[in-house]
Amino acid sequence: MRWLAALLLLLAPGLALGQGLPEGLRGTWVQGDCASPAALLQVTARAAARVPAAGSGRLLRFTALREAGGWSIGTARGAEAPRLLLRPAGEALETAEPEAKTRDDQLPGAAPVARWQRCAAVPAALAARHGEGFALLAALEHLEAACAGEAGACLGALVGQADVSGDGELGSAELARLARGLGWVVALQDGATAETLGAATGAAGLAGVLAARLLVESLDYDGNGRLSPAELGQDRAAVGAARGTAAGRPFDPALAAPGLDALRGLMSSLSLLK
Ligand SMILES: [Ca+2]
Ligand SMILES: [Ca+2]
Repeated sequence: MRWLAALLLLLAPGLALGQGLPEGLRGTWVQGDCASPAALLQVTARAAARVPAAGSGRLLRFTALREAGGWSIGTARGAEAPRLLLRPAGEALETAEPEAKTRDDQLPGAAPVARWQRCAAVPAALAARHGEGFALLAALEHLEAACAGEAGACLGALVGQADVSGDGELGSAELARLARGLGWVVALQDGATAETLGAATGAAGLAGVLAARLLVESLDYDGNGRLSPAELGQDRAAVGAARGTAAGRPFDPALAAPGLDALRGLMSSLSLLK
C-alpha cells in the first residue's frame, strides 16, 4: 500500500509554475567523468532527479519556483519543504541543496555547490537503468497539464506520452514500460539508493508486465491487442467526479478533476501486483 500512497501523492495536483525552470538548465547532467559518472541529474521543467552511483538519490518535484541571486530556486513538497538551487556556469550547471534551516534570504548558506556537465552520451548501463524513469518524469508534467480537465483529454495525453510505436494505442509492452517508469519515480521519491532503485524498478518491471497484460485483457474491447484512449476510458472515465466535497474539507477543483481521477485509476491498475 505504501507504493500506492506514494503514487497518489505523486499525482496530487501541484501549482502552476509559470514557465518552469529555464530551458538551458533542463536535460541530463553528469557529475564526474562522462564514461564513469559519480551521479546523474535529470532536470525537467518542474522537477529534478539526482541518481548517484552509490548512496541515496533524490527526486524533487517543485511546487514553487523563484529566481534570486542568480539562482533558480525550486521548493518541493515535504515536511521540510526541501529546496534545490540551480544556476548556469558557462557550459556547466551548478547546484546546491541547502539545509532545511537555512533562511531564504541566506541561500545557499553553507551548502556545498556541486558542478555538473553535459555529456554526448551516458554509459549504456546507466541509460538502461534510468532512461525510462527520466522519460516518465517529463511525461508526468505533460499529463498534469492535460489531466486538470476532463478524462478523455487526460487519457489521450497518456496514450500520446506512452505510445512508443506511434500507432495511437497502447500495447502491453508500452504499458509495462509505463509501469517500470512509475516504479522508478516512486522508488526515487521514497529516497531509494542506487542499489535499491535497481531492485525496485526490477520488481516493478516484473509486476508491470503482468499488470499490463491483465489491463489489455480487461479493456481490449475490439480485441486488437492494444488499448485506445476510448477503451482506456470505457465506463471508467467519469468515476470519482464527485470527490472533494466532504464536510470540513476545502473543495479543491483540481483534486476533483475527472482527468486526474482517470489517470490515478489507470496507474493504480498498473501497480496492483506490487
Ligand atoms: Ca502503441
Ligand atoms: Ca483495442
